[in-house]
Amino acid sequence: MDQTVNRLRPPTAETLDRLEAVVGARYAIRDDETMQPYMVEWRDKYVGRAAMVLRPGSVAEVSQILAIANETLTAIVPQGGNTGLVGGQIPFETGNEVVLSLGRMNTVRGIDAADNTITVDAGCVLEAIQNAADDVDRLFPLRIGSEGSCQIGGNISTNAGGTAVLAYGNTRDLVLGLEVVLADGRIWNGLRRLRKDNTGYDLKNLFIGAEGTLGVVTGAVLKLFPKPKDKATALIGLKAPQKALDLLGLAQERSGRRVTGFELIPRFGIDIVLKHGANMRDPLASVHPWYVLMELSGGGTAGALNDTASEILEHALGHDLVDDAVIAASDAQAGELWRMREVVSEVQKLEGGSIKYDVSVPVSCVPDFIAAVEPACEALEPGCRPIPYGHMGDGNIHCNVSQPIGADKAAFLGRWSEFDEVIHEVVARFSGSISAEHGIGRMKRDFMPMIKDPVELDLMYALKDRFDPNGILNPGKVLPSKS
Ligand code: 2HG
Ligand code: ZN
Repeated sequence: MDQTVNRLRPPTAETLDRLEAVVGARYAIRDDETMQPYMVEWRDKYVGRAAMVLRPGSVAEVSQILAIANETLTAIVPQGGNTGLVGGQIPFETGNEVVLSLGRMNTVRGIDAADNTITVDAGCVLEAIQNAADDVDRLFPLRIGSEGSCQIGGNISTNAGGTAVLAYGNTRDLVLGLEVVLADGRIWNGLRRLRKDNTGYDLKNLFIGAEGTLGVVTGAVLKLFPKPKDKATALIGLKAPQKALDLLGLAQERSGRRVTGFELIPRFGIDIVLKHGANMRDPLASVHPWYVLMELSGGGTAGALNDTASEILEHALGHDLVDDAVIAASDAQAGELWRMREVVSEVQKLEGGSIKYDVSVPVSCVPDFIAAVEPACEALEPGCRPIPYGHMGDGNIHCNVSQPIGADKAAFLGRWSEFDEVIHEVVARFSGSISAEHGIGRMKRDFMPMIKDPVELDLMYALKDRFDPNGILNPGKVLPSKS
């Protein structure tokens, strides 16, 4: 654990009573059973314990909670929808931390279609924000599989990525302003709606992706975009990732910046979706080694992009880039194709143990990266089943590896660090990142000294010390012990 954790104290009964008094008994959970959903992440990889779960209803309450925690040296673990994949939102096993769950703070504070902005509480579920934007004919483009339950505060704190990054950027690119409660309880109101603001350091970007270690995000101003009036969604079968890369180039060139989704899936991914997914059927007549889910969207005449997609795919068929494709004939069909993509992660859980990777390489290196990583996994654990899939359009591949059929799950998962070594070496060869969109949390914390320049790491520690001198904010996450 981090040095800073050692400065902390287990909360006394008096401290817990003081914290409870801030939110009221109804929103201060102390019994293990009711706390349980906050203690475990969805794959059961991290199971923690806490002294209490607090569910504040306002920024003022968050402020009072942090002031008390700072004074009493109580560790606080901020938590949104608990959909994170690196353990950042789960307390350690000590039982000495207090989880701060932001879910009750879920009001859309305002929406301005003329400015193309929406101002929200951190606990708003992503889907609710998408719907609020849709109601005023706008798009909030952050799109991730967990959008029905993840919260925007968590998305911001992890700088979440998702499937529309190639067109709209990461969460960081979608935030104009933030409201943050600092470790000492002070509230920074940075809820600006400005598109341009060159007045000194850009503090909001320090809190975005900091995973709650520098402050607790309680509100945000987000960018909205014109709602695309036209959309084409296609599932495409092809022989190899290199063909997918060539198709991406072609689609970008021929559609004029309208490629808003470009997801790569190997056949094994489709196989397990068909095996475990409810009401799924193979959309193409024959089996292909690789698939691309491509979406074009933008303004213009409804139906025009289907023509563009057809032209692109005809050209691609004629040049041996793709072998078969289907263009969704309705929104419902497009939704089904997207669902096939979105459930890959979920159904992988049903195939036994899986070792997860969230890596990125330059887009042009994706085919070579996959060609290198698959045999490296096979050499380490013969029969293991890699599923390198995901956001090819931005170079972010989830190079997850499922256990060999019939293998012992625990024994396979026991090899996680050996896989880390092998896969991270391949990532380094391509100057990639070992965390493209999920963050560092607890899972990747100890890699930080290996992947960060010492000067960069030193600056990170300096920021942590300055923003949170007592180390109460999500201790032991993101930064490892300095020793
Ligand atoms: C996705 O793209 C998510 O589906 C989850 O980022 C990836 O389960 C995973 O590893
Ligand atoms: Zn992803």
